[in-house]
Amino acid sequence: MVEQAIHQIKTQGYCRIPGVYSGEQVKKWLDLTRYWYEKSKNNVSSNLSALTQNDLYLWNPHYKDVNFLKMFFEPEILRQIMMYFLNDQWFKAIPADQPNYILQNLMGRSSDKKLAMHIDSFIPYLGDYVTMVQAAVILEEQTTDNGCTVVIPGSHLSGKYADQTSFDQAVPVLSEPGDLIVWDSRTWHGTLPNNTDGTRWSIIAAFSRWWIKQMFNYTDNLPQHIYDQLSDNEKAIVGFCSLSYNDETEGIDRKRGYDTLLENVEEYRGKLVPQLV
Ligand SMILES: O=C(O)CCC(=O)C(=O)O
Ligand SMILES: [Fe+2]
Repeated sequence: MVEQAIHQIKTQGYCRIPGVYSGEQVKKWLDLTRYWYEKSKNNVSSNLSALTQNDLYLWNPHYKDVNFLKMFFEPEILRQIMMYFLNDQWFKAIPADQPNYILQNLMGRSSDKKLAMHIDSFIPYLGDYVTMVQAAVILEEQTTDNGCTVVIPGSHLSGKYADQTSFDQAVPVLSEPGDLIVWDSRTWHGTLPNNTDGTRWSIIAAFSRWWIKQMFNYTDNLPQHIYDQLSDNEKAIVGFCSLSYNDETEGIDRKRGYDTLLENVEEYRGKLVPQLV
């Protein structure tokens, strides 16, 4: 199954992996999403990007509940896909069979208006080397009525930014609760408008190569109680093994091993510099 998913992402730019999560998991996470959305929706800056002004967003859910990270860390298939596309073979400080890619962003999202076609890889380019991959955990059915994701298959290899005139040719990605949708972030994608009264929540994470700046400063802000529930390789994915040093007296090589991970991150806020050996 993992080979098939990788093949589809390579050739089409995306894939749907059905039934990754149980009904019980989906129900729990949907309840959590609704709870945290209501609690935090009025605490969002008005400084929004053009793409994020129209819809429902739960920002940084992993600052609120560790489940929003674990849902991406636990499926073996997702780990293998991300390792395949995003691991850096020269990151020698972490064992080669462990992740060295990082979390780029994480959010809950439900559609309202149409979302314009776009890429999330920042730059369009040709080639086999992938820098960012996104995964959506589907919590509610997505249909052409309620604002499902749409994609242009193969557009990850166009070497171009998304062309808005392609919207009409975009393919709807229909999905069921418990599915995972995974795409190369170069793939042109958007969403249809939601013409129903309901929501269609999914939790979307982007993972990137370790050297790409993360959307928010996770390493200075992840609460200690969330950090404490992560394994070493999960802490590395959040970014704790690729921190920038303050200056050359502290260190040079940002590719850090698990031995540099701190126990108490809150104590070191703003200067996450482990004692060097
Ligand atoms: O909600 C979606 O289907 C897509 C949202 C999106 O474009 C993204 O998170 O990158
Ligand atoms: Fe996107």
